[in-house]
Amino acid sequence: MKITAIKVFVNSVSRNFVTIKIITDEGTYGVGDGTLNGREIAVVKYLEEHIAPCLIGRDPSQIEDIWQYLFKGAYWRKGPVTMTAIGAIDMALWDIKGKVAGMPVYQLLGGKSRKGVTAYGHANGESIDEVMATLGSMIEEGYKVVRLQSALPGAKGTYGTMGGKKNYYELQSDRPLPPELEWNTAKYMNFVPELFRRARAEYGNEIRLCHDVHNRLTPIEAARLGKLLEPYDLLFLEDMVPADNQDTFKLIRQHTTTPLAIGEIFNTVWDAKDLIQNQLIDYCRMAVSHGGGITPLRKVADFAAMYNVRMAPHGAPDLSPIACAAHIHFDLWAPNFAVQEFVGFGTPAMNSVFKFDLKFDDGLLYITDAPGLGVDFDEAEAAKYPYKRSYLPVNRLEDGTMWGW
Ligand code: KDG
Ligand code: MG
Repeated sequence: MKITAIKVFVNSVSRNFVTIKIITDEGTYGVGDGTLNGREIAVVKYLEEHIAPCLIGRDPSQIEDIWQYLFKGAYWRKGPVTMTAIGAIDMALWDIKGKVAGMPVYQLLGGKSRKGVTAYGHANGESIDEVMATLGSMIEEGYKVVRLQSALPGAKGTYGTMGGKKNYYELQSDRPLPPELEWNTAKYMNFVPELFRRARAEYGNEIRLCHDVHNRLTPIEAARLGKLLEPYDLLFLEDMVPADNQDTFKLIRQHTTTPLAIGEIFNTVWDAKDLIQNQLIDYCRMAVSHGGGITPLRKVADFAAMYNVRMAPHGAPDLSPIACAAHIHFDLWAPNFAVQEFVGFGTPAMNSVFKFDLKFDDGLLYITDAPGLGVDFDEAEAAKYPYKRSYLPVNRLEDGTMWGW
């Protein structure tokens, strides 16, 4: 079998997604997700100009060799654009291998380690009351783990919310430039414990809760937040500080027993190596797309397992149903899988473009045993939704200082 073409699509169905199809001379094709939120076209060009020409004529069954070829062969290793492009190729190759074998990808990885995949959903709101109402309905829907995010009263928008305008993850293409939000750490630190106090008071201790700080604290502030939230027994606190300097987590770890999660922007195991090896985190959030594919993610999982770190892959709305499917196969297999971020079944338009048989029952996600990844991409439907430039927001402190969003 040989690769005859690699097609790259960028469409805005509900939001922008970069999708690839690897076509073979035997008619079998594989699909992959190369979406890099706000930088989609960089990945499209990388795939079209720098990857596709090198893969035509190669044997798609050689997944490992192709991965090494793209990673080592670029000379310019790592980085989100390169690794997302490699991730898309890798997913599509696993899809082809599964289709050829007549097996779902989780079987190729080693088979199921569990009957279904525990999912966590988002309860976002403009006020604590709104978040509590959403949390209540999610518990009724069957969620066992929920992430809570509330806007700060009086702020222009906080992570997970957009100040009453559009949801943060919707297409922002009506704004020519990144939306600008405001951040105030002191107000946040005073506010967020109340969010979790209310959740425990109203819904008890059984529901597992988590929260995403989105890289907005300093290490000592992060240590304090971890302590403040200890009474509310979080499953994890995510991205308290950026991990550019992995040593930073030593300070946080010395001060709090709240479990820590990080990794959605990591591109290779090297971003997580010290965090894992020194047991400075509890959950690794690397994704099949931004982390370079299923091939490296399974190695990260095995490495993490040696240090009792569990996998909790990123699953925000900017990861397409193809990445979602790839994660579910990975999660079914990974012995040290913990929880999968899951934002629902998408809009009707998305479901006309991405065909994917997924079920959610009593907190667990299930996929069918279709060969490969079990997700298809309808090119003709996708063409109805042309790409629209859209940025993630940026954040400033109230005095105008640029901050992390
Ligand atoms: O594109 C960025 C989003 O995927 C990110 O902000 C979502 O932090 C996120 C999460 O945990 O889902
Ligand atoms: Mg996050």
